[in-house]
Amino acid sequence: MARESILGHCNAVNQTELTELVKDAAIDCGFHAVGVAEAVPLVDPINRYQQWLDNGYHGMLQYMERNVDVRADVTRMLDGAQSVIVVAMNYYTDHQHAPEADGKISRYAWGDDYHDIMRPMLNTLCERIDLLVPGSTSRGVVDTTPVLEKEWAVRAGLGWQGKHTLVLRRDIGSWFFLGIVITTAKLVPDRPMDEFCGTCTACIDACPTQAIVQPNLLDATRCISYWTIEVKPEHQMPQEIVNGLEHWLFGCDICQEVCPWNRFQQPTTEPSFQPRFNVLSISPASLVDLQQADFVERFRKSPLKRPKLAGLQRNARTLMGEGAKDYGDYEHD
Ligand code: B12
Ligand code: SF4
Ligand code: SF4
Repeated sequence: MARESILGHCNAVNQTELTELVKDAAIDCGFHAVGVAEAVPLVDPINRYQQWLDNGYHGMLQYMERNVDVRADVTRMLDGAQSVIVVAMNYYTDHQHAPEADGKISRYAWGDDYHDIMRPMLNTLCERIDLLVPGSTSRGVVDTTPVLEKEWAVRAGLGWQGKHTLVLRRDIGSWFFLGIVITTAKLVPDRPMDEFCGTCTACIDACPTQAIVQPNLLDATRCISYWTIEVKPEHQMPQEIVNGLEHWLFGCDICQEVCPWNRFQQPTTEPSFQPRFNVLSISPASLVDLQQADFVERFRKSPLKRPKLAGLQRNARTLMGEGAKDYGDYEHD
């Protein structure tokens, strides 16, 4: 009989042991790191989040304005939640953009869409927890729900929040996705990790559009990632963004590429994150005339589907010097 089904019927397992078994299960499911936080209401982070919204830093991401009360309290996502398990999934591969690449795709989007990869893995982890803690309920989420994933990752000791606002750790830097399992199982929480940004400001200094307005504070409306992935195709980029694009066609990795902790990156063990054909050397000109059927075929299962063909073409045209527009209301000051 498997160790966990024996434990499922054994009352003698203590909470520390159970927590270790759940963490082992997470690693078994294919995640690269795991931590646990207590499912308490978030007070300071939600005040800072609200301040961020009040400053208009979310721009056109209207979904960020909704469900703030749910973001403040994970028990609104799962009744009786006791613990938040946070997992990290490394997506770094040992490849680089081709030197001649004039349409760069950010690293996270080189392979298959992480939502599609991680959701079934999180579901498997929920099933494993169900075996370990009979009667418990668990819910796995990644990215698209009103959960402050980075805040939970910090609380779960998975890493610290860098000045670029992403979560990073000393062993694999920041090239990882976050996934969350909210569970009614009571587990032993981890302690937050010390932070190791120190006096470094490399990410702030390197950001070509000054999107990191102060350490740990990002104005999304100045971020290349926001403009090239999230903003609908009918909106043209402000000239300030266009001037800073530095060949980024989809997303942006500059603040991560300059981070000294990303020298310790390790290649992922997940084959689906290997770069698909041609993704390291896409030329914007090749996208301008791309037909919908070819787009669907070429970017099947890819995160590049998100902005749709029209969004990618807006980005391609902008890189080619067409379509920029100066917005009078761009400044937030
Ligand atoms: C909205 C969003 C975006 C927006 C806004 C980014 C942002 N920094 O919030 C845009 C479109 C710009 C974006 C871009 C990217 N994203 Co994104 N995004 C999200 C999403 C859906 C919500 C994040 C959120 O709630 N933001 C709101 C702001 C207010 O949160 P925050 O910056 O953490 O704010 C806190 C700090 O500012 C802090 N704070 C404020 N003042 C101070 C002062 C001090 C001293 C301190 C310590 C803290 C502090 O308090 C705030 C509240 O906790 C999450 C998934 C999720 N559900 O959480 C993914 C997520 C954050 N994105 C992710 C990724 C990979 C990216 C990109 C790298 C993709 C790319 N290559 O283009 C870029 C990175 C850009 C960057 N430098 O952040 C990953 C990050 C993984 C990681 N290792 O951290 C996530 C977690 C998705 C996932 N499941 O893996 N993203
Ligand atoms: S992703 Fe690019 S634009 Fe956004 S904060 Fe980082 S360096 Fe700046
Ligand atoms: S570049 Fe420097 S300041 Fe920015 S996250 Fe990395 S260590 Fe921290």
